[in-house]
Amino acid sequence: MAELGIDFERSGLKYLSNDARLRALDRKSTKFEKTKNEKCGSHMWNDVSELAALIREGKTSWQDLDLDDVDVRLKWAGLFHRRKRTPGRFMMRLKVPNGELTSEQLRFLGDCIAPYGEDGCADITTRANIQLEDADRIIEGLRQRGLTSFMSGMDNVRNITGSPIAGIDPHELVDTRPLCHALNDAITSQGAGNAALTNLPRKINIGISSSRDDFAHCHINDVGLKAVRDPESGEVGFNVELGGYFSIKRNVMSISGDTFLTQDQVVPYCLALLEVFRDHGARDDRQKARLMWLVEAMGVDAFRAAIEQRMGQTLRREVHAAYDDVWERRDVLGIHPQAQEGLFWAGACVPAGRMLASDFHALADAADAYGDGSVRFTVEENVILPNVPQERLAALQADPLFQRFPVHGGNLLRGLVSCTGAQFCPLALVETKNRALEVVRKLEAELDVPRMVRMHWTGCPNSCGQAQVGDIGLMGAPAKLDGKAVEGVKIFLGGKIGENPELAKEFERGIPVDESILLPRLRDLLISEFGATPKAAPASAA
Ligand code: SRM
Ligand code: SF4
Repeated sequence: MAELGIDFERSGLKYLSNDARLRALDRKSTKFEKTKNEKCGSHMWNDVSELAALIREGKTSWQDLDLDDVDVRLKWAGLFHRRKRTPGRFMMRLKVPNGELTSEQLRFLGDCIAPYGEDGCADITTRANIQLEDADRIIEGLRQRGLTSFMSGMDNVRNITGSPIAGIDPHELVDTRPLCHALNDAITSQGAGNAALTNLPRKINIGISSSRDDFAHCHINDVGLKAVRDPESGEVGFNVELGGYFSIKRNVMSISGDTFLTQDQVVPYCLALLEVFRDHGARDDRQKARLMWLVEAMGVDAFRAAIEQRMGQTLRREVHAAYDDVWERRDVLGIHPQAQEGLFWAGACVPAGRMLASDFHALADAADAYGDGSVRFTVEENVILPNVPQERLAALQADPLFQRFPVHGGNLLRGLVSCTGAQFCPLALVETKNRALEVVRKLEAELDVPRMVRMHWTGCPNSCGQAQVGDIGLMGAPAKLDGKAVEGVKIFLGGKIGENPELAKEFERGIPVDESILLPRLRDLLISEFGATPKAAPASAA
């Protein structure tokens, strides 16, 4: 590569196949490929601590650093520069496989946020993960506690989602936690960063589901592994689904990968798949670089064959479970008996997934006091406290934390999911979390809603808040009011999750977010589509 003026060791080309290298170096390749070719983001795994120390000592400032290091490559270390909203400040995204944390890890995260006062907060993400708003100097602390922020952004595998009630669910076929951890460790080299799998053409989402509920949302993951019992052998393994994703240009549910994996094939299969994606995925158009495009280009059979070749073994074809009943996806919020006699889990609603430093400490204390010192996050941005003995349930429900994070919240609050939105996100077209909470508060005051309605807010068409998953989806979009451009939303309707998922379809566009317009629109929809009724007006005093 020297003749091309490329420093091979420094670039992100080292592990790519010859063909993939040529495509990455092609003049038609994207500016992100050029940035990676100049210097791979993996260098930030070493550079980040040194840079942070120099900045703290006043020897340099973020303005003096290479622009691509600050705005692009630091994402390999999980640090996202907020140049547009808060220049010089970063958001840090972690990896929390299967969404599980201990009270010690929670306290550490609370301690990291606390110095930032009112500016410090963290969000439970739509990948059951944690994203710290305004934090640095925590990478070593994370590592000491078995966590990492490395490989959480840009062209890497995102947080691996599993079942939030893994190991305690009376209906699960398999505990997803060991698989999520083993896979995360293999992909990230135990959190230290894995140069061989860090230069993918685009991000990859992997979800592992344990039951017919599909709590990991396999249908919207690039790779979805759905637990299933092979009706012939009785063995529990996974049917593979491929290619589900959302983006500005295309939103698509996954298709069958026509593959059945035994549990011990999961890690080697995913590693081989990532290598196939790395070496064959498109690098000339980021809008056509997600896994679905490669699967479509190769065809499902050839894609499986390419993985088999790397694994050196033939894989079985997908199996068909013989269910003759209809399975209603369960709501994990509330109090539920576990598979273990005498123990319960408490599912608490974290409004819009936002947590302050004090919430992390209170949650850690609650996990120690009522449960076994662990918690799980859900892709709906809520929290589960497992292993609570029956005699502690009353005290748990009376705890002030669970007044703020209700175990039995309202039917709109419980179903609320929101992306980061304009408060912090540079791509946002509208504010989401705060607005979504205000809208829910007002609608719950006005209406009796007979069942949970899953309302998903997303600040732009990237759909991090998964508008297409909600019963009602709201997506930041342009609108006009009295002929003037104003903040607005598109409304989506009809998303289904669980055994037979469907994506919500666009119902209306150009709706101004002004409360005088949006609130009545949503009120009407809740009444006409979801059986809501206006609350009786309080009787006036005689
Ligand atoms: Fe996302 C980019 C936040 C889940 C699709 N996403 C972003 C960025 C990094 C904006 C940017 O590029 O600067 C956002 C940072 C916000 C901030 O500053 O706080 C951002 N995404 C999030 C989170 C935090 C939303 C949330 O509040 O939960 C979620 C973090 C998950 C995690 O823990 O890793 C998050 N993003 C998603 C999801 C949902 C999911 O994974 O199920 C999607 C849609 C599903 C998908 O990817 O197929 C999603 N985010 C995107 C995209 C569009 C990807 C594409 O192929 O085009 C972008 C933009 C991009 O990558 O070019 C994006
Ligand atoms: Fe930001 Fe858009 Fe993602 Fe919301 S959907 S977090 S606004 S990129």
